[in-house]
This record gives sequence, structure tokens and C-alpha cells, in this order.
Amino acid sequence: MESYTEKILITGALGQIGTELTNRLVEIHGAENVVASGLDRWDKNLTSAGFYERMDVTNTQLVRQIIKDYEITTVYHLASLLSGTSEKQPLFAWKLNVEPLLNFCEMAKEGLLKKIFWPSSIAVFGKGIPKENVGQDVVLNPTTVYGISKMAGEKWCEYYHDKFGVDVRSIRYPGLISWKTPAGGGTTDYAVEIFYEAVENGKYTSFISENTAMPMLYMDDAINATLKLMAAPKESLTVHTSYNLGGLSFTPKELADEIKKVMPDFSIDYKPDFRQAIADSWPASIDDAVAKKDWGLSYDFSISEMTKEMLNNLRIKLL
Ligand code: AKB
Repeated sequence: MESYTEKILITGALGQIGTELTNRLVEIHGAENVVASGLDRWDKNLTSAGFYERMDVTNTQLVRQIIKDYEITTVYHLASLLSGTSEKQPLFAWKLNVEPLLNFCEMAKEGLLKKIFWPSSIAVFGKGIPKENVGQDVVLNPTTVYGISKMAGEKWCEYYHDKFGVDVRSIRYPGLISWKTPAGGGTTDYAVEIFYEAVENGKYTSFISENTAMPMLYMDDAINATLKLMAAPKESLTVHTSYNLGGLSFTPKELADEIKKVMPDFSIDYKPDFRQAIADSWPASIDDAVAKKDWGLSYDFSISEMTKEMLNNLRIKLL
């Protein structure tokens, strides 16, 4: 295996995944080897990266210059518009979710980059696919702007890998739950909002109906999975579109019941909005056996452990 010092660029570094992933990458590689980037100003409380570039990831020339200036070897390209927001800005969602990925793949093809991580989503599956235990190789049929952009991105990853040997790795993230940085614009985000509202107000109105199950994961497990996939030997990887990742599967009611075990007075009601139709087109649970076999995917958090962690940490943060 080729050995080199990794120099890492993270896009979307101030977002929900970005803040936590950046700080873990700094622990592993050192602040001097990690460049965070995003549209907002550098908030040193959020990221411990040694460098920060305020950049628009759709600015192809600027991104290319930054890759060259810092001699970046590895990109974690997280900048993306999530499912709810993408429905409101379809053309921009396509531009942001697909074009910068192609730019990074081109740079890897030219030898400017060695490795890319790019997140896909459970949104790729869509209508007409069995709800439970959805396998790695089912036919994809997304009906949302976000799902279409992620499906196209996956196919581009596979294309650049198969045709040019580009080392681009990807996970189909389920809904991610974390307390450090709020999520924004997703269909699964009710499962984050519910904790903030439980701690601040003791009640929550869910925009997803009571019995709609979706795949979810606690952020620590998502970060560990991402780092594991990126550390895996290239030869062990058999999926070059994006790996299924199942994690947990629960409904708003089941999550509310878990919260009630810790906060007996917590109450929930349901007012589904446009995101209900998106949730209805997504799987309830995912089969991630291939990721387990290829690179040792594993999880640490159950729904009850996650609930306790979320409530404990948000009480300290918010109260
Ligand atoms: C969303 O809800 O849009 C995201 C996702 C599942 O990709 N959290």
C-alpha cells in the first residue's frame, strides 16, 4: 500500500456531519493537516481544523486552487442541500449536490487528489421498493430532487472508479441524530428537533406521522463508519456506487416513548407536512450486510442509549 501524509479538505465543515467529522479528523491527522471549508465565517468554537477556507464549493476554479495550494490528498465532500430544502430549490440542489462532486472526481482523475469521500443517502431508493430490509443492489427509483441528485452522484462515483480508477468512497447515510450542531432541511430531522423541543419545552409537534418508520443513526456511529470505510484497503471494497448503512429503524411514536422513559411528562402530537410524502417514499429499514462484510461496519448505539446521550448533552448545552 502506498504511504503518504494525508492532507485533508472538508467541504460543508460547519454543517451537522462536518463539525464532528472535522474534529475527529484533527484528532487523527493533526490540525496542521486538516483544512475546513464552508460558506460561513470560521467559527473556532466549532472546528479545531488548522486552516479554514471560506469558499463556495460550486466555484470550480477556486476549489481547484485551494486543492493545489494546500497540496490536498483527500477530500470529504459533505456540502449538500438535504431533501426538504432540495424540493424548494430543485435546480440549485442539482448544481450543489452533483457538480462539485464531478469537479473533485476530475481532479482525482488528473492525479491532483488520491481519495474522495462523498455521502449518498437512503433517499436514492424511492417508490415501489420493498419497505423493509432493503438490500444493497435493489433497483433505485427516487422521486425526490434530493434522491435523484444522490442517485446520479452514485453513478458518477462508480463511473470514475471503473473508468479511471478514481478512489471515491460513499455511504448511503440514514437520518443522522446529533446534539452538537443542529441539522437543517432534512426529512429525518424531526428526530433531532424532538430532542431540542423535549429539553426546552417538554413537548413536540412532529411533521412526520406517528407510525412512519425510517432508518436512523447516532452521529458517533456515523462518524466511526465513515472513518472505517476511508481506512479500509481499496481491494476489500466491492461497492463503488455507495454502501447501504442501516443503523436503527424507528417511528416518531417509538422515539417519543423512549424520551418518555427519561422524561415522563414529555408529550407529542402530529401534523405531517410536505415531508411526509418524502418519508413515505423511503425505506423503513436497510440491509447493510455488504458493508459489514467488506469493511467491518459496526454500531455502538441502540435507540435507548442514543436517547439518553441526546437528552443528557442537550440539557447541559441548552439549560
Ligand atoms: C434528509 O432527511 O434529507 C437526510 C437524509 C436521510 O439524507 N437526513
